[in-house]
Amino acid sequence: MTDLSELAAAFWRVMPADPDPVETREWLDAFNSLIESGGRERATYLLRKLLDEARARRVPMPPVLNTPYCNSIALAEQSPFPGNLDIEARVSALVRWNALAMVVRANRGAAELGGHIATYASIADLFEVGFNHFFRAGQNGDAVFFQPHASPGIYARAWLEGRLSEDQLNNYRRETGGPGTGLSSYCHPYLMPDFWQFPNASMGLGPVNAIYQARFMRYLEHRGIQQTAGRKVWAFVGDGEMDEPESLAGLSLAAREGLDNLIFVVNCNLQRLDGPVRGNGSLIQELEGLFSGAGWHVIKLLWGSEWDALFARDAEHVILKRLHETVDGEFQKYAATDGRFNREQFFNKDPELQALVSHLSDDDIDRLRRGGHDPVKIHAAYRAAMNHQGRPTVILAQTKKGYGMGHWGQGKMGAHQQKKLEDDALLAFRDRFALPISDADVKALKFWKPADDSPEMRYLHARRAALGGYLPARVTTAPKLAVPAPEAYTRITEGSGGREESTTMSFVKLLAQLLKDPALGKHIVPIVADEARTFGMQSLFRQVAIYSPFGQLYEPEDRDELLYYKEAQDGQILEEGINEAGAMSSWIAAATSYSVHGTPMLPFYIFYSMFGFQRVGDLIWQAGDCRSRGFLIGATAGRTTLSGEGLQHQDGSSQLIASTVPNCRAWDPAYGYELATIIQDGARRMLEAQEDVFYYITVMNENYAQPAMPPGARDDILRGMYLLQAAPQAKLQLLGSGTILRESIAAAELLHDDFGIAANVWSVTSWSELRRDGMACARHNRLNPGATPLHSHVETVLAPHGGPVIAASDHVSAVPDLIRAYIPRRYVALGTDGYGRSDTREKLRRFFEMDRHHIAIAALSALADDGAVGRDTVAAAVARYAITAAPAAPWEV
Ligand SMILES: Cc1ncc(C[n+]2csc(CCOP(=O)(O)OP(=O)(O)O)c2C)c(N)n1
Repeated sequence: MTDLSELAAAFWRVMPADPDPVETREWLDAFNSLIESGGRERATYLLRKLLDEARARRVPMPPVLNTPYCNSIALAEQSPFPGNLDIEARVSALVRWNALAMVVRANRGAAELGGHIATYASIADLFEVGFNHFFRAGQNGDAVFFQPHASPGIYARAWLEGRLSEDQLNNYRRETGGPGTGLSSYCHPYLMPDFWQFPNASMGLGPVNAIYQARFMRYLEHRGIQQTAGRKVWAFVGDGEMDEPESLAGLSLAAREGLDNLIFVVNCNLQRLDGPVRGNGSLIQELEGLFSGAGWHVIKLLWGSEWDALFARDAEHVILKRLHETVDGEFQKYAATDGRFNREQFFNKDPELQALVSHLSDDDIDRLRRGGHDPVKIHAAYRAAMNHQGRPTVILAQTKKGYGMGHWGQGKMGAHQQKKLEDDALLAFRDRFALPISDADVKALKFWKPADDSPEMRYLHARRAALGGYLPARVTTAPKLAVPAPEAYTRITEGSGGREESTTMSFVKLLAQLLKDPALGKHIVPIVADEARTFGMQSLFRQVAIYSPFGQLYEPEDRDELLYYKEAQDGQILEEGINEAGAMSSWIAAATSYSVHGTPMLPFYIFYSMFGFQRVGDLIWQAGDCRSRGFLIGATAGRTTLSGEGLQHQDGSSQLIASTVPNCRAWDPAYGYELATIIQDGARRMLEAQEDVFYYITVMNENYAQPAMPPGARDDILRGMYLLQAAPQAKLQLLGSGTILRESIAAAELLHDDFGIAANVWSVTSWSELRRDGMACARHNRLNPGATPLHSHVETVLAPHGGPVIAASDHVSAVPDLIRAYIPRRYVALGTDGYGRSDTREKLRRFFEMDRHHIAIAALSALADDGAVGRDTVAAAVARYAITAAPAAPWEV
C-alpha cells in the first residue's frame, strides 16, 4: 500500500517529524554562517556537492522542485508600487459591482442565460493591476488572454471606459439582435470582432495558444519580418483549467525556446466548477513542481502584505509548518468562513502560532489577504516577470473564488454557478467594497459610473492612455497582399505529361513554388507535425530551412546530402514534432497574424488528415472563432486510399466535420489542376480580398497521371463541381471526388463497354460548398415566395442531363449525402462507412462497396428503379463482377 504520508510529503505538505532537532539546528546554523561568509553562490555550490554525494550514496532526494508555501519575492526584494492604491481600489470596486450587476440583471430577466460572477471576483485584482500598469495595447503591444469566465469584469471595465454602451451590458448573452448589440458569454472574436482577440472559452486552448503566440512573435522577429522584441504574451488561466492536457502541451517548448516574452498567471482560487481542484493536496505546490520541472521561472504570489509582519516575526517557521500541513480543501473552507473560524481552526492549532496572531482581532485575521488580492504584491510579481530573462514565467497567484461575495459565494462549493444574488447579498457586497451606491440603486441593480471628471475616471483613462489605448481590442488593419495569378501555376495545370503523381505531390510542388514567389514567398508559413517526409516535403528542409531560435548547433547526419536537415534561426518551416495541438496553435498564430501583428501570413499546416479534425477539432473550431486565414491540408486522406495504415489512420470523416465549421471551406480535389485552382483562389480571398475564411483541402497519396486542366473549368471547379467527361446520350450522371473520381470514370467505361449505357462523369471538388450554395438558394426561395426562384449550382448543371445520379467518394456516405436535397431525382451516395482496415486499395474499395464495380451496379440498380433497365441487368452485373455480398455491411459492427 502507498505510504500516504510520503505522498503528502512529496508535495511539501508535511515535513516528517524531526528525530534530532539539536543536530538539525547545528546543520542549519553551519549552513547559515556559510551563506554569511561565503555568499549564496558558495552555498549553492555546496548544495550541489551534497546532492552529488547523496545521489552517489543512493540517498532518496527530497522534492527539489518545490519551495515553501510563501511568496517567492521577499519583502526586501519587492519593487515599490507606483500607482495610487486608493483610486485603483475604487475603480476596481466599480468594475466588480458593474460586472456583478450585469450578470444578476441578465438572470433576473431570463434565468436560462447563465453567466458567472465568482471567477471574475477572484481574478479582478490580477486584471486591474495589469490594466493599470502593464498591458500595452495595439498591434505592437501585448497579447492578453483573459480568463474566459471572467468576461463580465472585462465588459464592466470597457463600459466604464466608454467603449461599450449600457444597452450592450443589458444584452449580455443576448446576441441574436444583430452585430454589436449583445455581448458574448466569453471571448469570441467571431461575434465581437472589434473587441475580443483570443477565444479561449474551451478550457486548455488558451494556454497552448498563448505559448505558440509567444513563439510566433519570436519567429517573426528572427525571420526579419517584424520586430516583436519587448512585447509580451500574458495568459490568465484557471487553476482547474491547468488539468487540461492542452494546458500542459507546450510548457516544455516554451522553456526550451527561452520564451521570456511569455507570462502565465494561474488564478489559484483552488476551486473549479464542482469543487476543489486538489482538495486532498496542494495545487500550487503541484503546479510549481510541474512548471519548474519544465524549466519555467516560477513566482509564487500567495500572501498579501498583511502577512509580511507575521512571517517576519516567525523565526521558527511555524506559519510555514502549519501551511504545509494544510490541504487545499481546508484552504477553501478558510476562504468560506470568517476571521474567528480561521483563528480557531488554523492559528490555534499550534500554541506558537496562536501567540503569533494574539495581537490581531478576528476582523484583522479576516483581512489577511491572499496574494492575488493585493495590488502591491501583484505589481511586484508582474514587474519581476516582466524583467525575467531567458525563460517564461508563471505566476501562481493564490486567490479566493467569489472574493467579496460573503457567505453567498466566497469559497462556497457552488460558487461557480452563483448568478442570482438577492438584495441582502447585493447590499453586503456594496458595503464590502465601500461602493457609493444607494440602497435603492443597489436593489435596482443600477450600473454605476462616476462623472467623467472624477479622479477615478481620469485615472482610468490616463493609465490606459499611457499604455497605448484600451484592451481588449481587435483590429484588422493589415496590408493586402497580391497573390500570383492563376497563370502562374501552369507547371501544375498543364498536367504531369503522363507521369504518375499524387495530389500530395502536386501540393508540395505548389508550395515550393509559392515559397519562391518574390512577393508572397516570405509570408508563407509551412507547418508540419513530424510528417514532412511522409508527404515528400523533405526538399523544403534545405530550400527554406526549419525554424530554430538557436540555429543549428550540430552537424546533421545527412550534411553531405543535397537536401539535408537544415535548421536555421531564420528558417521558415515550423517543424512541431509529434504535437498536433502545438502545430495547430502555431497555425492559428500565423493565421491571425494579420490582426494580432498587422502582418498577413499564409500558413499551410499539412498533417495526416485523421489527426486533424478528429484529433484537434476543437482547436480548428477555435480557429474559426478567431477568424483565421490560411490552409489546412489533410494529407494521405481517404479511407481506402491510405491503404496500409489501418483503422486509426484511415480518415473518411474529416470532410464531414469540416462541413460543420461555418467559415471553413472544405475541398476534396482529384487532380493537381483542381488543387492549384482552389489554392490560388483561396489565397486571393484571404490575402487580397481579406475575407475571414480558411480552407481545408484533402490530398491523397495515390499516384496517377495528372491531366491538364480542361479549358473553361475554373469557375465550376470553384463552385464545387464540373462536367469532366460528357458522353453522348448519357443516361446516367456519375459524381466522384478525390481519387475515387477515377473509380467513377472506370465505372462509366464498364457501363459503356459491358452494358452499352452512356454516363457523364462529374468531378466534385467540394460537397460542402455545393451544399452551402444549395442552402442559400433554398432559403432565398422559402423566404421570398414572390421572387424569381434561385437554382443551386448542382441543380443548374445537372438540369440538362437526365438519369439517376450516383455519387462516390473516399469519405463516409454522409459527405456526398450533403447535396441530396438539391438533386430532385434518384440519388445514390456511396462511401466508406465503418472502421478502416489494412489491405490494398483495390480490396478496400471492394470491401467498402464503392469501387468501380459497385458504382456500376448502383447505377444499374438506380436505372432499374426508374424502369429504364430490367432487374436482370443488375443481376448480370452482380454476376459479371463477381460480387458476393458479405453477410454484414462494412459499417455494421
Ligand atoms: C474544455 C472545457 N471543459 C469544460 C468547460 C466548462 N467549464 C467552464 S468553467 C469550468 C471550471 C473552471 O475552473 P477553473 O479553471 O479553476 O477556473 P475558476 O472559474 O475557478 O477561476 C468548467 C469546467 C469548458 N469551458 N471547457
